[in-house]
Amino acid sequence: MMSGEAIQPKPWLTTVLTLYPEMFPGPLGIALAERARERSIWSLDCVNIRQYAHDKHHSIDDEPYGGGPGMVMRPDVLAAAIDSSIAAGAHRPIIYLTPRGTPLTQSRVREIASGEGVTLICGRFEGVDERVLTSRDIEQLSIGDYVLSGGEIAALAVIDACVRLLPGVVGAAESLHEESFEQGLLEYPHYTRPRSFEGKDVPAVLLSGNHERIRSWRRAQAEKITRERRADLWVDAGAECANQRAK
Ligand code: 9D3
Repeated sequence: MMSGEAIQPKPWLTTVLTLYPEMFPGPLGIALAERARERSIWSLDCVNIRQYAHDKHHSIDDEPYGGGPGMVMRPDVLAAAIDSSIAAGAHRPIIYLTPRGTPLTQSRVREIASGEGVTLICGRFEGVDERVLTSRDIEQLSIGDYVLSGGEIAALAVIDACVRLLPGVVGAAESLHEESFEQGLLEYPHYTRPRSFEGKDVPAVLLSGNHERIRSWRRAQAEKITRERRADLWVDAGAECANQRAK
């Protein structure tokens, strides 16, 4: 290689198994994520699970053993889709998106983004046959306690959260700023021009030019908002804040 020539690292690889490939790239086909994909920072490979249906009716789901509402995705069809999608020698987690999964966190997002990529399985129906999940090393993740129609929007959320952490996607200044907010506090409120809007003035401290006072005002606002909106975060962050002040 010529000296000075930029090295091109391997793209971060995403494979999505879905019955609705037309939902991809969807919102990942614009703005930040799209530009990163054009620059080969990441790539998207969509697999239609229906391709792996093998009986004469191309069936992918069936009634649950034991009875009950809804349909269940067949393990043989999904297993065939998984096994032909995972490249030999690939070191990528396989994740099934399900409301029964472990809640996704920013720290898991950081781990996933730091690897070679991810394979995401989107369910439809009531769920998938349990045996396919245990026979392969499949992690189960949820994106929160509310009900979606399927795993596709959750898969888009996982990819979006990871892609913006890949080197070169978000500017250095912005990602540094973000790190300072990964201390478990919600962010302080923002203001821009005009100075007066609908009779409300920008807080005077932000116009003072006193950076020490601005920092401590923002910190106090962040703590207040976290306490009010996210008692769950405050339990951990509040103790940390008290420690910081004691130092
Ligand atoms: C009454 C049983 N339902 C569970 C709450 C069944 C069910 C509802 C919705 C099964 C699957 C779904 C579709 N949802 C997802 O595939 C999903 C999801 C979600 O609904 N919420 C949060 N995270 C996720 S990840 C995948």
